[in-house]
Amino acid sequence: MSRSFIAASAQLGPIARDEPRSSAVDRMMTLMREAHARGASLVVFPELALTTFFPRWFLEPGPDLDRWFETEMPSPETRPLFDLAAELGIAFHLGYAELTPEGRYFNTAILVDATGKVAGKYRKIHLPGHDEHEPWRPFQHLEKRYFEKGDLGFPTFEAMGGTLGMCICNDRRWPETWRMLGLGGAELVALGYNTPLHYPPAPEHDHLQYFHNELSIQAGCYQNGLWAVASAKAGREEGCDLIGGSVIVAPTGEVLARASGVGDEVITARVDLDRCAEIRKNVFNFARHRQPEEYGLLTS
Ligand code: ING
Repeated sequence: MSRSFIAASAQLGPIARDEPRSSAVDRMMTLMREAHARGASLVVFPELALTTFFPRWFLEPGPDLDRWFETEMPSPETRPLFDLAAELGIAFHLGYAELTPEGRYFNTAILVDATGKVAGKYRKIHLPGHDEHEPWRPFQHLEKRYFEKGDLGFPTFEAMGGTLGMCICNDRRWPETWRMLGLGGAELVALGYNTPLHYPPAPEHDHLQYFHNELSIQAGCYQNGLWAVASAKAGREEGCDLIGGSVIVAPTGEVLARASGVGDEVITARVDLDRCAEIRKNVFNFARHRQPEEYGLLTS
């Protein structure tokens, strides 16, 4: 029986600073219904999908910062999304800011199965940006200040009849992310991102942001023989332009679907997990061809 299904990337346009979580959830429910109408059995929402991208501001510790975090998941505001998923029988990926009962802060993503149960969790490992206020920047990128490095490694989970993994935004730029997930047997990687068009340390690269997004994901997919469903939070959010460019990429590296705008948008493609074997049994047959004893520098 082929392990084939329709996957959807649900791109979100801007979320305003004062937009309540219930509004973001309503928008995601609309996108989930659209994905379901197109036959999707998995829908991937962006990174930090419940609120505006708050690391663009310098915030003091305390309520001004904690207000952006979830202390439970599902929460009263997100419960309707979980309930709709169970009603429609659709699995989903959701990125959010996690404040644990022990008081630890993570940039987190979960995989929720078609019954509405959390089947997997990942906490972002590659935190970009800086950790002190840098007023020279038109906007801050203070993930290193607000989040701890993820402490769950690069786990993979049984779902959708196969093995799935997750990563978050900047993680996708690092080949180690994809290799760890590939070595963990992932056949599909779900990821969300908030990527500003302008990169203050190197503005000469601004015009390359869409290219680097696809380059990173296509390489990750091809070199590990796996699928990716990547969803942007896009558009001009609180004066900061975020790229769109949500994509669904095959194990061959081919882009099968791409978002066309920078607003709320569903893109879909048929994913056949059995197609991973075309790559993983041949050109990137790790057992046959990979030479880890030569790669000591990678982890020293
Ligand atoms: N955002 C950006 C990303 O990695 C960034 C940060 C942008 C880093 C451009 C380097 C270049 O896509 C997040 N949230 O990681």
